[in-house]
Amino acid sequence: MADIARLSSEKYLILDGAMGTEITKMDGDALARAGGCNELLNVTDPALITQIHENYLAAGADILKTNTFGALSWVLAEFEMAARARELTAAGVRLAKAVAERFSTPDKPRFAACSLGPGTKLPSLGHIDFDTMSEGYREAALGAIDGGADAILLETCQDPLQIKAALYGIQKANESVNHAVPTMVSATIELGGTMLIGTDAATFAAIFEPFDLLSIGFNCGLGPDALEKHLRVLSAASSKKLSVHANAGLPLNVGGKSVYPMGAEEFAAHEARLAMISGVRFLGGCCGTTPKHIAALARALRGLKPRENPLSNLVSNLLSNLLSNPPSNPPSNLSSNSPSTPRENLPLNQQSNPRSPHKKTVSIIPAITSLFGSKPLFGGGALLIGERTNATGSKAFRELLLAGKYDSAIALANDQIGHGADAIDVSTGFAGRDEVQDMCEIVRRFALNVNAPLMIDSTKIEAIEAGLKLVGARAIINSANLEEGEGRFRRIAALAKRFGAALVCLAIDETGMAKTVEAKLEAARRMRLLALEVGLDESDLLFDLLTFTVGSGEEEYRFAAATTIEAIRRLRAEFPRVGAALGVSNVSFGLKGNSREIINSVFLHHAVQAGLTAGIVNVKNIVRYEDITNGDKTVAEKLLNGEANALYECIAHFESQGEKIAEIKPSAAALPLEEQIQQLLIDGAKEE
Ligand code: THG
Repeated sequence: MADIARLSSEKYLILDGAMGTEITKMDGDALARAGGCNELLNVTDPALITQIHENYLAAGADILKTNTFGALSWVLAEFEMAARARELTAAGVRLAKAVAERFSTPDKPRFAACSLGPGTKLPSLGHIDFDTMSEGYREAALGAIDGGADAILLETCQDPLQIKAALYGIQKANESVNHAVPTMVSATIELGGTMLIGTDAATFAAIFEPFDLLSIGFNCGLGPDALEKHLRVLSAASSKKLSVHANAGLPLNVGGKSVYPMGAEEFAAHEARLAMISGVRFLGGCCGTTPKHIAALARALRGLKPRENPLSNLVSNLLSNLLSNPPSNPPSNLSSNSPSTPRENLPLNQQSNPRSPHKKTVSIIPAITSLFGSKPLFGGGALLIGERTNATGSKAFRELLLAGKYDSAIALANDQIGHGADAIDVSTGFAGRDEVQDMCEIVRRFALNVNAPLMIDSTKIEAIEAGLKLVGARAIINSANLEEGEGRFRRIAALAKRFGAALVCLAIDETGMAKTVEAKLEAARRMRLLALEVGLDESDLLFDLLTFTVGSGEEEYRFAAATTIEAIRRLRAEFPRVGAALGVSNVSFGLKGNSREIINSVFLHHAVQAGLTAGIVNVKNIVRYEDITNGDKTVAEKLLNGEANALYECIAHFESQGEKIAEIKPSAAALPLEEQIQQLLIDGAKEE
């Protein structure tokens, strides 16, 4: 049997054009007879749908999109047919499949891709919850499988969270019947250059890179001319095959009706240009396109050869290299870790807001310049993760939770970003509070109002899952470990796989927190293998080798910081594609405020030198290494190196400096009233 995945590796496959306008063109009353429900025509007027499919195959299409775009329970509910999603999907797929089989020849096999739209609700805006949505897609996917679909095409996607919900629903459907329908994901880019929810092409690529997809791409919204630059971004940022089925130009309003102006030849010429972008394999039409457009496209593509996506080569080369000869003595410093990993520079955040000066593209192993431009900042290349939205680690955040001032917490996170944080840690676990509920309240708000990746920090699987169900962007799970055995680690790793999240793995095993370099590495090795078994990639993993405080004076922990740094060095040498994370502030627990800032900053500096890729810190209290006085540096370094009596020297040194004057922060109250209000609006701090 012909295989859509294999064929698309060898040549272009042509998708058909618009369905809705063809229905009206063929039979002006058909839709009215079906009460306005396109999908009902699959059972009331199958001959009409069949005829449209035949016209597209006659025009040269390889893949039919089925008449099932709105076959989702909450859309069908508008026609009082919520329970018919599976039936109407299956009926639509059967029609297309039957025509495709009739037209198939050994040289030109034809396919049916089950089209599923975004429905009418956006989960990121709270119109529908993740579970209801994924259940709807599960039902429709079962219909697609019943009907024998060659692929499922999620098209016209507006919200990355909708896609994640859909992919989970499809996965569940596949698992329940022991089948694997390949899935294509196609988003709509609006005139402003982003998806409706604010996600740009590079971010879209990053969010879906971890998923196993037949293709990603764009449809609707724009014409093939305006889509070109976005498709080029996608091509540069994704390792996947690309699809594009554009509108016939931007619609004109003619007497209250949308008219798509681009003629068949012009449309085909533009799409043929898109075909030259590396990775592009699927081309076709959306609104306003007709069999004429598809016939012109088929002619325009004749004789053209697809270009390989360089990233997809990179991925397969890397994989085969790793499998055949694991790196023995690879470079361990960060700066040499340039474009060897295909995911580098991929943004983890959902929204790209051009007005935000703090928009950053970040990755697990960030490239120095992409993060900070030419300005060397504290992290010196590591991702800085703001720790102030942690219920146990921040009194200010805890008090906001206790007072139910969830909106005001947005300002706390944005303040960290204003001070250089690249991502935000969110932890709502606190005795006497409902952690899951607090996590939902916070993440729901942060997902839309905090323009940085979110790290969901919890020891409770339910809290992690609840958080992930609200994040359209690429999230980071903090964390999994082996304390309660491999089963629990696997469950959390499986969540990371399901949501396409990165995963922080703590060096804790069944005997507790790893103390020696070897124990830390051994825990990391075990977790790495388990994570790979679950289907995660090395570039999805961040190992936190943990540190005890050097501030307790206990002899046992004198070398805690030095041990951690050595372990980081060895980890990055052994596995250069994994990341290393660290709760930096832990190293100075028990010490006084002003000394902690210096010790944490010096520790962060040395950890980054050793290969740390992400530091959880209070960004506001990190001082650039270059800005620390030699006297402070020396004292801190002695302590961090575990030199005898360094602790007493350190305490005495910083005590002699006295307590630091209150933290200098830009006080909102100093601004004119209008600017204060502006800032509060931007921060979403309703209560204030
Ligand atoms: N590894 C990973 N995740 C982590 C940690 C880690 N998450 C939690 C924690 N450790 C990192 N976060 C913090 C947050 C706050 C503080 C330290 C680490 C902190 N807070 C002040 C204190 O306790 O003295 C309180 C400040 C206040 O209340 O305003 O030090 O190791 N993966």
